[in-house]
Amino acid sequence: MSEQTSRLAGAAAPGVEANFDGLVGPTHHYGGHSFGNVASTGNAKQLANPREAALQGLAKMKALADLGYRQGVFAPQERPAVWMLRELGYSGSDSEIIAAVGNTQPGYLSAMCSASSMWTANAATVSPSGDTADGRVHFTVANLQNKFHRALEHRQTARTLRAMFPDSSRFAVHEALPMLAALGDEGAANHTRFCRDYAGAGVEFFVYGRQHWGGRHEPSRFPARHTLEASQAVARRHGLTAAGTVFAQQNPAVIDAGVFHNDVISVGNQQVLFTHQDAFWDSASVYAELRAKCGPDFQIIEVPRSAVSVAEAVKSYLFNSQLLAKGDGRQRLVVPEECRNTPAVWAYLQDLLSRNTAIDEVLVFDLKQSMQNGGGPACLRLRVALNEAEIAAVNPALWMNDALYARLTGWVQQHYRDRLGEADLLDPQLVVEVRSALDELTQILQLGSIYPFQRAGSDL
Ligand code: SUG
Repeated sequence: MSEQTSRLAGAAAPGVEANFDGLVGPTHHYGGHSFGNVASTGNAKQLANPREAALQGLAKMKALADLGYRQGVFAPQERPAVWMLRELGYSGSDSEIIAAVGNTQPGYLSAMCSASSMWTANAATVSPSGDTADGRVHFTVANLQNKFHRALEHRQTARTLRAMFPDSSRFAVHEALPMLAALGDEGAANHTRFCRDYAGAGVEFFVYGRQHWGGRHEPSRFPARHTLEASQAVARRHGLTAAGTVFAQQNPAVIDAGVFHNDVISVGNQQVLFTHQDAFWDSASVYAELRAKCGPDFQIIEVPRSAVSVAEAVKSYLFNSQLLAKGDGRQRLVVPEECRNTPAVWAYLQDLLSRNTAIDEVLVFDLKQSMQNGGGPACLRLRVALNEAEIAAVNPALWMNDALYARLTGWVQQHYRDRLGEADLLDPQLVVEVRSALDELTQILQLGSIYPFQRAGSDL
């Protein structure tokens, strides 16, 4: 057995992959803030339905919990971010500040109201304890510095993660990397982990859009949000080994075609990488390194551009799917409805199921509200591989079950609007509604006083 092969040997007690899905916040709307994300800019200023968005997300969480997966809930952030507007020099009452910004710069207010924290694949990069030097699960909060509305998220994300994973002897939550273009970090959307057993050692696959120092290949139309230097810093912080890491560059041409995160063009789980032919720069070298480090049973299912073009992948979000282990060695693919509505993609999936590959089932979900902002099934979840002791150390109020589903759907029905456009963000009542909803949510999810409006006078 080679060194690499033995690296992936199973741990004594089997682990699980838990998924923590972002609960869509009450200010979900279409702000058009993400240049390079064609769904976001293409749907700017459409009317959104926050209630439907939250219920669609909850329905996915409940369905996966019912299938036996460990499914958790990741709370939304406080928006409008009046606390940030105060930091930026606005003063007066909350409603005066909202009016001052909204009446002069409605796009600015919209950014301050974005519910973008729902895409928890961008919350952090997670290294399970089987991979790290100190045997703890490490999280580095993503700085999301490339987009103004997303750069607001990191401080709350750190607070929320600490309320979700409170035991610092098992979990280490690192603050975001410095907010510099050289260290652009988009979190787990550009990170996949291969393993045989979730509790054992794995190989962490970091995918970056550009190399800040000395890089040669960059997109020309849209920004590459994530740098190699950020991924290397995260790997160092988490205490990962060279044998347990692979760094790969995205193909700049696909970023220019709307692939703003790697999880829009590939997904991996256990010993399977499901990817488009055009996902990586120099894919032959990337595949060779992955095969060498993951061992002989590593499988790559590469979708040829002749079957699915990059444009069809971006439109359908075929690769923004969740690849979920079924326990019998096979995996199921959780895709958005847009895959069924894109003929080449649906035909490809039928063909895939008829072949004898690791993927033998496809589950389809309606996530249209999130999809219209460029967020598919995989964007909505943060994966955390956990062993049995770590599962017991997670805040128990977060696990999805019949009772929590009933409670949260009732909470959404009570507090969320069914239409929200840019003009509605000026409504002073919105901030009151949001805060009363979030106050109740912190009790349901037993998070403590994590939100700025609950923490007057303390560090925000
Ligand atoms: O960062 N959209 C998000 C979508 C994130 C998807 N996440 C993953 N691929 N993992 C983004 O571009 C749009 C918000 C707006 O325009 O209102 C937005 O932020």
